Amino acid sequence: MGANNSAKADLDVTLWGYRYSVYTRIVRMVLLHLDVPYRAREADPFADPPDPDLARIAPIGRVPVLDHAGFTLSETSAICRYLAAIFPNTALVPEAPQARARMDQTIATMDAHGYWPMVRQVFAHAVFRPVIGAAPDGAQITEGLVAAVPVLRLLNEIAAEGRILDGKSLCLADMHLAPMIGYFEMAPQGLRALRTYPALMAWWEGMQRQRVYQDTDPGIATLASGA
Ligand SMILES: N[C@@H](CCC(=O)N[C@@H](CS)C(=O)NCC(=O)O)C(=O)O
Repeated sequence: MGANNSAKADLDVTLWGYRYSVYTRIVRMVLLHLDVPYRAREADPFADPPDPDLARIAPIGRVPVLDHAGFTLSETSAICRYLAAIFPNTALVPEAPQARARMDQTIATMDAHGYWPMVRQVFAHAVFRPVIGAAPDGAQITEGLVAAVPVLRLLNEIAAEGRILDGKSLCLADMHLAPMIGYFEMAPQGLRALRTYPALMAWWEGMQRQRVYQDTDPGIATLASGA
């Protein structure tokens, strides 16, 4: 259960998620930021055979899934918008149309073009697979680094423009981006690439100091050190 808040303590919120999932972490960050207490239901979407409980609640077998008093919702951006609507927080969804458009653009870009190369190719093959003793595929890392370039360039332009991604005032774009960049930069090749984008790097330095980021650390570094 998250931090207690008397106005929200009777809420019936369950988050189905997987510890190492970036998408689950995005929703955990939003719940923490909004100070919403919730139950965490751990479910590994990669389990073989599949978790039958997850198969029942997740329409396409992916996490996260939010259950709010029987109202179940999948797709991270829909979940975050829903949470921001029922627990209004103007900063999380900027009112200015251009800032809001940049937020939506950032989220859509990460979902369509950032997640796969940065997380499933670079992070998965350069960091996660070696840690769990699975064989990495170097071609996936190379391909992911190439595909990440236009995404990083766009994110750098958005950060430099200054409407969102300042590393201080958090909107849903910061929440969406941080777990993915956090995994990408755990790969030395990813960090080297990130460092060539100064505005994005400045955002990243500010973001890493945010409590919602620090307090939702899934613990990959600990796993990697064997501690
Ligand atoms: N579009 C979904 C993507 C969620 C997603 O891909 N989650 C990953 C974990 S980070 C997952 O469940 N993967 C299982 C799989 O690929 O089979 C969302 O925005 O929530």
